[in-house]
Amino acid sequence: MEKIKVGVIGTGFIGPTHIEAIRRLGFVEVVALAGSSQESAEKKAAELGIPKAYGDFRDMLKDSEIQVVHNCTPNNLHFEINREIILAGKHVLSEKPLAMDSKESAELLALAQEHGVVHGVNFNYRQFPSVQNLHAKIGHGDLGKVNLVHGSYLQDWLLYETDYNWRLAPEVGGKTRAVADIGSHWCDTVQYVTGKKIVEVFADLATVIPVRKKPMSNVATFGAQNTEEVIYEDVPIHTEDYASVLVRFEDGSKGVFTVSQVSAGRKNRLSFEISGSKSSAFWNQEEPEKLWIGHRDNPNEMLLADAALFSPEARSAIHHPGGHNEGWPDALKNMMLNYYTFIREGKDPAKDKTNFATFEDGHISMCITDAILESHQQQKWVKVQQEVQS
Ligand code: SOE
Repeated sequence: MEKIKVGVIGTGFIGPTHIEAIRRLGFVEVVALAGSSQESAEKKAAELGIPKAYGDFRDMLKDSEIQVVHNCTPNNLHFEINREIILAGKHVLSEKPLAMDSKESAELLALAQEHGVVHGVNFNYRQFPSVQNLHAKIGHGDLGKVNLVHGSYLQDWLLYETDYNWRLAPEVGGKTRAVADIGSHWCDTVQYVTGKKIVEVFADLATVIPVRKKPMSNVATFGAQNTEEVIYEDVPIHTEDYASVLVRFEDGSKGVFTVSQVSAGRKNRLSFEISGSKSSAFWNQEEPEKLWIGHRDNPNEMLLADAALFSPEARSAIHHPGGHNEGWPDALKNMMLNYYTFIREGKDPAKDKTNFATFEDGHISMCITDAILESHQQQKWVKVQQEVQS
């Protein structure tokens, strides 16, 4: 059977991880890579063994062989490039955040629906086997009524004043940073797991490092550098390193989360605990095979990911026997598997259920992010408004 042909736009940290995940599927082929220049695209394409390189993504969109395009560019390019991908009639898988604000994301959602393309957003944390299993368990009522959801997403890659990245520049990363970059993942994951939407927020954001030293050469995400020989310029920072957000869900249940990119020792620690009327559950992305289940009248349990012990609906998310732990790359592969199986089976995004995040989830995320920023600025509760494309 003919493989699905794919082009990827973006040669930074995340693009190659998409390519690696796609290549594990067996029925999809990455045939093109687009970068910010012909030279950088050709260099990266050669490094990754990709046959075609484009210095301008617009030229790649004219390539009739390509059916799907991944947008792995910095945040400020998401709207324009996603729009062009859709107008070129190609299916689209975009990195989060979907756009720079909810007005842009509303427009992208409407355009994708109008053109009937399959649209996805890389909310990959919902794809971990134990997260899929918890989603199923909650759906079966194993925790009872979900009353509280609390947690955090902590990293330390921006701990030092010399840590710099395009996400720190509002004109590239957006008007919020930690919230849009990792708070979006926490909110999407807990909404997916509980099946409930966040409808109101109260937020407090802080910039812990108000002036950073920007190296006079680009540094990739999570890129460590030898600080001795680098020349720096002082740059005032106005986006948040930290946020704590109270949330209210659509059924009246409550929650709270903290995000930080300056928490030493926490590398990529998305975690949440759900307190239900019958039992509790806790999951931490840094130990993804473990799912803690808390009880009042029985010993607490630690469920290690194992298909034999999973809810039937979650077994397709786990591909190795118990103890053969699956982590971050495997969750990303699960998302690609769900997205490309949907395309291979010729399903209709207008009516068929997806097991991957779509532009609708991406838009909801932007609406939450906008509400969090407004709440911080106004220091009051703010309702999550879903911009309806006029
Ligand atoms: C940096 O915070 C980052 O790479 C995010 O941009 C990703 O979405 C997250 O998965 C890991 O951390």
